Amino acid sequence: MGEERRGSRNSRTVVVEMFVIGTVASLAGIALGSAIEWFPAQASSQAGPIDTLWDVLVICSVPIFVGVVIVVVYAALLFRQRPGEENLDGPPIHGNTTIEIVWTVLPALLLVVLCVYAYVVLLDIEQKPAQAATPEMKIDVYGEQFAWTFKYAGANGKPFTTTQLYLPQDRSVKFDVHSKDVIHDFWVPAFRMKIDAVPGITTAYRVTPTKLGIYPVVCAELCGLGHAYMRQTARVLPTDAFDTWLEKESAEDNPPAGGKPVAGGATGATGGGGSDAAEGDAG
Ligand SMILES: [Cu+2]
Repeated sequence: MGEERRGSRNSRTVVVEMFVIGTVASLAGIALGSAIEWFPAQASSQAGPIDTLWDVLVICSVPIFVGVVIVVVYAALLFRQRPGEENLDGPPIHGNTTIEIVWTVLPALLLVVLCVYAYVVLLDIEQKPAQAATPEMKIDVYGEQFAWTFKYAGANGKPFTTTQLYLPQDRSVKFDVHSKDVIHDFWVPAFRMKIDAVPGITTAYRVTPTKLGIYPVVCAELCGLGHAYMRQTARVLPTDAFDTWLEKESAEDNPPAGGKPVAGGATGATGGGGSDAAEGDAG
């Protein structure tokens, strides 16, 4: 009978075996998960805490995945139907209250702890930096099919709009995000933060760019046929280079009375939609 074969291995031995295999597989999985470079360079002060949160989630998820798979595989092997058992009933099994309490309480506790941790991280990175050596800068971001435009307050109170996102290093920037048509999502992966651009409302987040360089700006919400091409760049510059750029752009977009705005300068490199938006927004 099947019962004899099933009983041939002590159930305690099986549990120990599962536990050992599970531990080894979990450690291997965590090592693999930690070795993978999941994200681009950390280019903002928000990136570090988010990457740490990710690592914690990987470390917690791998043993759960391994545990579930091991139980499923062992159950399928140990309790499978043998030849000759086709017409037998399954054994009458009653619930096990202890196990049910354990597998309800443990995941619930884990979820609560991880949710609280994630919430604290989010609150923390969304805070306006306290040590305000330089005042926070505000940039209005406009999403439309299929380009981003950025409106700066400008130097000397001369606002201007551009399709190129320039940012000063080590200064907090608050993005007020708008949409002119459908839902988009403003995302610079190197900064880690992202938020939907929703018609009719203004959403916002802030980052403090910490690393000089050029990083992709991506739309992260399927917004139409050109969605995949809704990509531009964010350039993080040293403060003085940024100030120079800001003054130049402010001067260019605000010619003396009678002059015609020149849609040239900043709009060339990043692709479509730039000059139209620049004129529309500046007015
Ligand atoms: Cu999109």
